[in-house]
This record gives sequence, structure tokens and C-alpha cells, in this order.
Amino acid sequence: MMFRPFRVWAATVAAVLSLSSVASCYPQLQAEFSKRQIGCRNLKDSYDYIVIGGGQSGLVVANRLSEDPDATVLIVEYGYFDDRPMVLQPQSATSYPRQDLFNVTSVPQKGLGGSRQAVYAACVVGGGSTINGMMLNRGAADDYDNWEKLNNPGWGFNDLLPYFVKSTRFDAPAPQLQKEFNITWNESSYGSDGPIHVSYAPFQWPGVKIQYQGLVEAGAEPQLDGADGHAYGVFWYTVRTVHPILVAGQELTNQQSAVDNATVTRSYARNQYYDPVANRENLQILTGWRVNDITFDENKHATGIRMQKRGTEAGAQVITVKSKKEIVLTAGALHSPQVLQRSGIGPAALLEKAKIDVVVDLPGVGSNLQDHAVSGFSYRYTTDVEPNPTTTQAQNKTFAEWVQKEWKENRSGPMSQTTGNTAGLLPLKVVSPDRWEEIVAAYRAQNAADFLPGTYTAEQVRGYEAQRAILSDSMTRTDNAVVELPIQGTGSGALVLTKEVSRGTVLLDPADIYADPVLDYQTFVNPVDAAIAVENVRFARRLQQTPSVRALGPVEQVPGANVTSDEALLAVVRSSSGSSTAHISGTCAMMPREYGGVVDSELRVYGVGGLSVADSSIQPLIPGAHICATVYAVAEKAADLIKARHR
Ligand SMILES: Cc1cc2nc3c(=O)[nH]c(=O)nc-3n(C[C@H](O)[C@H](O)[C@H](O)COP(=O)(O)OP(=O)(O)OC[C@H]3O[C@@H](n4cnc5c(N)ncnc54)[C@H](O)[C@@H]3O)c2cc1C
Ligand SMILES: *[C@@H]1O[C@H](CO)[C@@H](O)[C@H](O)[C@H]1NC(C)=O
Ligand SMILES: *[C@@H]1O[C@H](CO)[C@@H](O)[C@H](O)[C@H]1NC(C)=O
Ligand SMILES: *[C@@H]1O[C@H](CO)[C@@H](O)[C@H](O)[C@H]1NC(C)=O
Ligand SMILES: *[C@@H]1O[C@H](CO)[C@@H](O)[C@H](O)[C@H]1NC(C)=O
Ligand SMILES: *[C@@H]1O[C@H](CO)[C@@H](O)[C@H](O)[C@H]1NC(C)=O
Ligand SMILES: *[C@@H]1O[C@H](CO)[C@@H](O)[C@H](O)[C@H]1NC(C)=O
Ligand SMILES: CC(=O)N[C@H]1CO[C@H](CO)[C@@H](O)[C@@H]1O
Repeated sequence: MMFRPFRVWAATVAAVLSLSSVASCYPQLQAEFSKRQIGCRNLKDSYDYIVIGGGQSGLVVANRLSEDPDATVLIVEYGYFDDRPMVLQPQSATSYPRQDLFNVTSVPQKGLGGSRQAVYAACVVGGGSTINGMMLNRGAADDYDNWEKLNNPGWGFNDLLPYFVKSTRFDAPAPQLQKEFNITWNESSYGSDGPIHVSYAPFQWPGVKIQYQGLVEAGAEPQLDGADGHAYGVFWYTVRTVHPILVAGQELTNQQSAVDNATVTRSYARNQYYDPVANRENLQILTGWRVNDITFDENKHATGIRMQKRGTEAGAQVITVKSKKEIVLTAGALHSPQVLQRSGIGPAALLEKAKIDVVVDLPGVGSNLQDHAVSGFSYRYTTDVEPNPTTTQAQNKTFAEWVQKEWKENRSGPMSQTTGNTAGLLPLKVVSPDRWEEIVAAYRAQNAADFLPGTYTAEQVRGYEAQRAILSDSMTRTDNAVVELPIQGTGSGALVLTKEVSRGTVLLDPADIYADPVLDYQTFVNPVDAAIAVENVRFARRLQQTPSVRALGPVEQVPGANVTSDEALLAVVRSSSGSSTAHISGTCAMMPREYGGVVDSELRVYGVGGLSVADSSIQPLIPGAHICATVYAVAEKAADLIKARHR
């Protein structure tokens, strides 16, 4: 998650962040594992499988493919291992270390007053899972059923649910906390022995109860759980930290946890999918190398990869490694399309401009970019409950001492929090009872091409029209949401647009095909997105006026009580929203080829053999959730599909 809508809100986040001072209490657990990586001299000439990108999905796929001791697997990752203990801490959820990120900024966004926007793409073993906000929620069943409706058989919610289950292991909250906050869940939608621990933070701000109730009063339907397909209304969701379960002072710890049971730590692809299998003889990882491109034989069957050491110049030594069965591309939504484009698979006009021989003219490679744009609001609560996230340690000694003590004694308190555990996910009818019909009708009446990138071909426009039919239907439903409103016990909040209808692009730079690609979010280029964002702000106002929240004495600061007209709200939304919640996806979309798709429903790249994509770039429509849980499930399913076809 990445929320940075308004300065006031950012200040609140900074206040929460300032709690992160105990940085060095974790033992050096991980260092030994990184020794098992290979140098380029230990490379074999060929492997059964080559996984391009050892990020979140790459490690899942490599783990599952190497379960067969006879199958050799090589992972090539541009980043390095990050063995710093701090990446395990709950507070790392909001720190986003520069050293583990690509340094990329978008082109100026015309829908956002011309501002350049941040691009979040990880560059480290474990990828996004190593540095992300640790929110672990899933979209509504309707979101995945929509994938299936785009002619992707086998990708509805019921098909994916076993993989959501397989990837997780549920840690129940302490009974006391469960009761106090009425944390409810549906146990059957989680695994009991999967790699990724899911849990609720052991501490919740008391204000959360009030805001949860306010959302109910404002029309949100309370759900038992969102993870079982009911991701609409208001509910509790998990994060993926391991934490000790305290029952009357007794610790019921998880014996198999990869980390010290007394700690509260990040559970992610590196420590749960890679470290436990790092000593498999048939699995190797090479870090600090960039895959340049994929090679093909005369039948357009992928034969191997060409790669060079990170930081070396163009023309430096290039090493070729051959694949015997399949190459799996998991370089993330920013780089998977770039690797394909460099390999001659992409829009022919772009490839010709970059002087790359066209292997397959596949216009959709790098299109269909989606993220969750984020707007926000800010209120000062004049009669807030204590403690609350705006209570500062610097100004309040009692609070500061308690925070430190809770963390040291119990691994609990504010320092155990990542990004919160509950949110409203609101259908358009709840957000805008008066205008939802008008907005949906306007969307359906548009000439789709008017709001799509100029590079879109006729087939891509057709594919988008198919998406629009599906999305506009979801907007009329009460079991799917257009906005996520996280509840964090403070008067400032984010409004995350979960059903973006604008579409962006990621295209390699023809002047330097090895430089980071050119990313254009096209945020709010379609006025329907901006119109929904305005209605979201109005909903946030109604939320403050519910009996429960009104008791906190809210005083509006952003956008300001005098900002009421459509025009004024639109201006605020366009000048202050962000393009990204760090959820770039969709750039190698799983859709029919005649819709501008890049991979088929078995994740095989169109027009070639022996090559598939298995990361966040395959999502044809972004689900209404932080996408990490979906990335795990998709990668688990991808591994099964790949194993099955080589059996
Ligand atoms: C800062 C941040 C915060 C986030 N917060 C949340 C959150 O709270 N909750 C949530 O659900 N989701 C969150 N996300 C999103 C989620 O973590 C990502 O969507 C997910 O990890 C992406 O997985 P992936 O496998 O598609 O790509 P990645 O995990 O990004 O993996 C791609 C890997 O490929 C490597 N690579 C790229 N090009 C090459 C090349 N040419 N050769 C070799 N290697 C290459 C990269 O270095 C990278 O390690 C966040 C993401 C970020 C970046
Ligand atoms: C991005 O910049 C940081 C800080 O300058 C650096 O440490 C990191 O290596 C850079 N990332 C990449 C992928 O080059
Ligand atoms: C719990 O989730 C399962 C799927 O995991 C679903 O079949 C069931 O209906 C859910 N229960 C409730 C009460 O919603
Ligand atoms: C607890 O939450 C459940 C599910 O949202 C709801 O049905 C129930 O009424 C709640 N109970 C209390 C005491 O608030
Ligand atoms: C300081 O923090 C304590 C503990 O959270 C709280 O009870 C008290 O009201 C706070 N005092 C002030 C002045 O905010
Ligand atoms: C830690 O937890 C125990 C058991 O619940 C409790 O008695 C103690 O007060 C807690 N410590 C702090 C600092 O709150
Ligand atoms: C609202 O009031 C603020 C502060 O007085 C002012 O700067 C702003 O221009 C006003 N906005 C509108 C739309 O009236
Ligand atoms: C299984 C295990 O290692 N349990 C330990 C967990 O941590 C506590 C201290 O916090 C120990 O007392 C347990 O033995």
C-alpha cells in the first residue's frame, strides 16, 4: 500500500512512522541463506526452467517447479538479497527503502495537472513482498469472475480460492482482542499450513471501532470476512506478519515459523518460499544480473536467455543460458513487458523504432496498465479517544513509554502495526446513491477510443470495450466496490479507486532499450474515474456526519468545508490525487489475442512456444484489493499449469 494523498495526511503517517526506533533487536537470521546463491561461474549450460525475476511471483514459481528433484530451475534476479533485519519489522511496511526499488517516475500526467508520479517497482530478492505494506486482502468474487468473463476459463473466484488457501497459513488473534474489536473471519478461506502467515496485528487503535460503526451507519454492509469473496461493505482483513498469540500471558507460538517466535515479523516470498528450499540441489539463484532478452529458434520456440551483469555497459559480456522446457517471465508489471519488447514481442511500430527485429507483432505488450489511484481527506477530531495515531511520542511521555514497553515486553502496541486491518469497500450505489446511474450511463455511452492511449489498435479497443461491459456491470452491483476507505483510527484517510477505467502504458525507450521503461499511468484521463473520485470525497464527508464519528468532533481540513461544487471538488481531486498505490499491473494481460491480450488462459505468450508470464502483469483487470495476495495465488496456479503441461 502507498498512501500519499495530502500533506496533512502524510504528516499523520510520519507521526506513526516516528515510532520506529527499535530497529536492531532482530537476530541476523537470514544471512546464512544468501550464501547459497551462485556466481555466474557455477552456471550450467542449460536448465529445464529459467525464471526471469526472483521477485514475489518468481520465488513462488521456482519453489513449486523445483519440488520435482529431476527438474532443474534457475532464477535470475536483477536485485540482491536484502539481509538487513529491518525489512522484517512491522514498521518497515511504510519505509520503502530506495535501495530495493527501481528509480522510476512516470511521464507527466495530464489528468493530474501535469505532475510526474512515483512508480513503485521492487528490485530485490522477494520483490514487492520484501518491501511492501504487508496488507493482505483479496478482491471480491466478482473481480475474479470478471477475469473469467473475458474468456479466461479457469480463473473465476472459485478456481482461484484453492490457491489463495494454498499460499496462506492463518494465525488467529488473541481472544481478548477478537472480542474487544469484534474481529470476525471465515476460517475456510485460509490455509493452515501454507507458506504465508496471515494474521491481525496484536494491537488496534480504539478509534477503529468508532469508525467501523460509522461506516455501517453510512450504508456499508458489515461482512464476516472479505477473503472469502465478500470483499464489499466493511470487514476485517489480514496482514502477513507472524506474531505471538497471547492467551492469558501464555504464548501459543507457531513452531514452524521461519523466524523467532517471540518476534512480530514480515512473512514474505523470500523467507517463506525461498529460504526453506534454498538448499535444493536442482534450484539455483543468480542475483545482480539483468536478463536482456529471450532467444528463439526458427519455429519461434524459446531456447534461452541472454543476460549481463548489473551495472555493466551496453556491449559488455553477455552470457547465454539455455532452457529445455520453459522460460517463465516474472520480472513484474514494469519490466516483464520490457523484456518481451526487447525480445521482439510487442507493438511492431515501437520495435521498429527501437531497431528490434519483430518476432511477434503483439500490440498489447505494455498496454492495459492499471493501478489504484488514491485521493484523500483530512479531519481534525476535537474530542478524539486516547490513544490515537496522532498522539505523538515526542509530546506525550506517558504514551512514549507505554509504546516502547508494549513493544519490548509483548511485541504489541503501535509498533506492531503495519497498515491497519480493516477498511470499507464501497459499491458505487453506497458511495453515490444519487449519481451512480448517471455515472454508469455516461461510461457506457463513451466512444471508448477517445480516452485510451493513442497507441491502441482496433483490436485493443475491442478488448477494452469488453472490459467496459464487465466493469460497468460491476459498478451497478452491490457485491463489488469502487473505493477502498481504510480505517486507521485517525481523521485523515485515503480513498483508493478500485475500479479504474483509464488505461496506461509501459513502453521501452527506443533511444535506450536497457534504460527503465517509459511509464504513463493516464490517471483520470477518463473523466469517469475523476467523477467517482469526487463522489468518494462526498462520501467521506457523510461518514464524518454519522452519529458515531460525529461524536469525535470532526473539523474538515482537506479539502475544506467551503469546497462543495462539482468543479471545486474536481479541481482538488485532480491537483492532489496520486496515480499509484504501488499496484501496477495488467501490462501483459491474460485475454484473447483478438482483444489485444498477451497471454492465453494457460499464461503462454501468444505466437511463440516455451514462454509464459506469471506475475502481476497478467491480471486483465486489477482486483479491488492490494494485489499481493492475488499475486501469490496466480503464481501458485501458474506453477500447477506449467507442471501439468510438462508432465
Ligand atoms: C513499495 C510497495 C508497497 C506495496 N504495498 C502493498 C501492500 O501493502 N499490500 C499488497 O497487497 N501489495 C502491495 N504492493 C504490491 C505487491 O507487493 C506487488 O504487486 C507484488 O509484489 C508484485 O509481484 P511481482 O512478482 O509481479 O513483481 P516483483 O515482486 O516486483 O518482482 C519482479 C522482480 O523482477 C526483477 N527484474 C526486473 N527486471 C529484470 C530483468 N530484466 N532481469 C532480471 N530480473 C529482473 C526485479 O528486480 C524484481 O525483483 C506494494 C508494492 C510496492 C513496491
Ligand atoms: C535507486 O537509487 C538508490 C539510491 O540512490 C540506489 O541505492 C539503488 O540501487 C537504485 N536502484 C536501482 C535499481 O538502480
Ligand atoms: C466461508 O467461505 C467459504 C469459502 O471459503 C464459503 O463457501 C462460505 O459460504 C463462507 N461462509 C460464510 C458464512 O460466508
Ligand atoms: C460483529 O461482526 C459481525 C460481522 O460483521 C456482525 O454480524 C455482528 O453483529 C457484530 N457483532 C457486534 C457485537 O458488533
Ligand atoms: C498522553 O497519553 C496517554 C496514554 O495514551 C493518555 O492517556 C493521555 O491522555 C495523553 N495526554 C495528552 C495530553 O495527550
Ligand atoms: C504485556 O502483556 C501482559 C499479558 O497480557 C500484560 O499483563 C502486560 O501489562 C503487558 N505489558 C504492557 C507494557 O502493556
Ligand atoms: C476555501 O477557503 C480557503 C481558505 O480560506 C481558500 O484558500 C480557498 O480558496 C477556498 N476555496 C473555495 C473553493 O472557495
Ligand atoms: C517453540 C519455541 O521456540 N517457543 C519459544 C517462544 O518464545 C518464548 C519466549 O518469548 C519461549 O519461552 C518459547 O520457548
